Amino acid sequence: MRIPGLLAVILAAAVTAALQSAAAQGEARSVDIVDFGFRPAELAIPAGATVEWVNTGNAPHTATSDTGVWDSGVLASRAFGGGRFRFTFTEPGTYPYHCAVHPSMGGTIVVEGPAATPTPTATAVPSPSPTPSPTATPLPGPPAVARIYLPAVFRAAQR
Ligand SMILES: [Cu+2]
Repeated sequence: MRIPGLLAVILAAAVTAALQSAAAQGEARSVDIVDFGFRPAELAIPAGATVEWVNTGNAPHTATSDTGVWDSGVLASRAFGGGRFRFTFTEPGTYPYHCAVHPSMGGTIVVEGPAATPTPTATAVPSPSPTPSPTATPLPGPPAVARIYLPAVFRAAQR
């Protein structure tokens, strides 16, 4: 039969693509944060790779993008567990950053190559919520006026 063969080819391609994507995303490049600097200070990575900063120093530090692309927040010193922060770079470019605690500490991430295509993720498509069918609502009409024609005698008495 031809169809199972074709399916196998399609499946193999899908699995290969998924693995390649996972490989690119799983590529964590590490930057050690020391007292007082980033090692390496300049790091070149392919688009789609993840950088992990690890605080190995005795002081708290941050890895904070100069242009607001990312901010690790304060990463604990080694004595307090050594804070870690990860960021995935999808767009090629040069990304300078610094430590917010010690502004003299600076580094650069250089992202090379074509922009990484974001991994297609299953997105739940919201199903349209059932719209309540319009129901006929009786409009309030003018109040029924009962007109009772009374003989003149009674009309006079009502005044
Ligand atoms: Cu610092």
